[in-house]
Amino acid sequence: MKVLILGGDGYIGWPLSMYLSEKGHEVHIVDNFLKRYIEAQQGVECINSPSSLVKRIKTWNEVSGKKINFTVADISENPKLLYRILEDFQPDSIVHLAEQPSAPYSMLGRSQAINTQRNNVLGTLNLIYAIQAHCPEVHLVKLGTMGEYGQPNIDIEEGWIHIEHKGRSDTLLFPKSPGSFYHASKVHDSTNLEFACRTWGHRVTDLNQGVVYGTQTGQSKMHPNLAISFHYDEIFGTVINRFITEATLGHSLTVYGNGSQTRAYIYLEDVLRCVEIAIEKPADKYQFRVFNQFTEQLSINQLADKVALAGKSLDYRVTIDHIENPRVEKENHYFNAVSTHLPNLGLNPTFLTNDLILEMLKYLSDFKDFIDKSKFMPGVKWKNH
Ligand code: USQ
Repeated sequence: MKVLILGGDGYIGWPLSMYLSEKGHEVHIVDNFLKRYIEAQQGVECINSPSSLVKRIKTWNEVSGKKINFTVADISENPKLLYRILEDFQPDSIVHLAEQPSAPYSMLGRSQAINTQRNNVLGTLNLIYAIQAHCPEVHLVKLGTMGEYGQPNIDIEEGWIHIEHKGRSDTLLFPKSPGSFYHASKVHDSTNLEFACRTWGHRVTDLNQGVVYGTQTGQSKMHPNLAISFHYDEIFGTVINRFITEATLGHSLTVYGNGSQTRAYIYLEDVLRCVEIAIEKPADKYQFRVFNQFTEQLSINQLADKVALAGKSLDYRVTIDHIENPRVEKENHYFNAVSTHLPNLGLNPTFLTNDLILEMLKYLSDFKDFIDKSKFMPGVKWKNH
């Protein structure tokens, strides 16, 4: 299959590009390095200094004997180039990951909120038009987020909900209650994509993904130049990756608030498999298909306990600290999300086991000297505006 990966330089995009390339797909990456730009601007960096995209691809092509190609393009600013890429490459599937992924970045201030929504919403809208112009039959796999739903006091269905109201009924998009301007950008994308499916017959799978964790994949282990960008700062570091880094340095785990807030989680290697499943079994024309992409639901306290337990077996001194929650989010809330499509299509879930945490702790121990502990405490406050 010809697969176009938008955002192929990122935490998910790069391992996904290698994974699909190894499986024999013809992979073409597009990226504009926005994340690397924001890293430089915010003074945060990956722990493992990932190589440039050019070096990564060169190394991959040498080590694997396969061939990934790439184009540097900003899909939100340069629709003409995006149109040309689609016209020339004629992909069977497009995996769209080319979005600003950080909730805290989007809450820094007005210009960061606008950057996030401009990049994400306009990029996706340009993509919808480029598809309509040059490959209306293509299957678009779009990375959404579980955070689009928020924490409703009812079960979270998989994208759609059947509602009976005043004697009538309908199946509608599940109500959304995003927790940041970043999460809201994904809601706007979903609205636009569902409209394009309903109106123009596009075929889309929206992957409403939980919080991702992980350090390496089978392909990234093949050569040091293939390392996956790993963040632990409050801007780009997700909670499990942060806790593991904090434990490595003997810093207390930074639980926000009382730690009862529950989220859905997924291991990086499972993400790759989920995308593979989605592209192998595409959505139908006119179908806006939603998969809730996670494998388990845990509270922050449960995460902290698991990391502390694993750390102790390595003789790490792991303590847990409850700090003031910088976000506006529910604590002590109901959370139960449905996820049946991906397991039904063949996903074999990985869980956050002690062995998996130990593997990540061991990987990070090699980078101990590069951890900057001043990046652990959160500074971005949801209410400071
Ligand atoms: N949290 C802590 N301590 C920390 C960091 C986070 O207690 O040191 C808590 C937060 O308060 C929050 C939870 O952990 O309740 C998750 O925070 P996060 O920073 O790991 O994740 P989030 O900001 O929600 O965003 C991440 C990705 C985003 C993706 C989303 C999936 O950055 O791209 O869309 O996870 S989800 O959360 O399901 O919406």
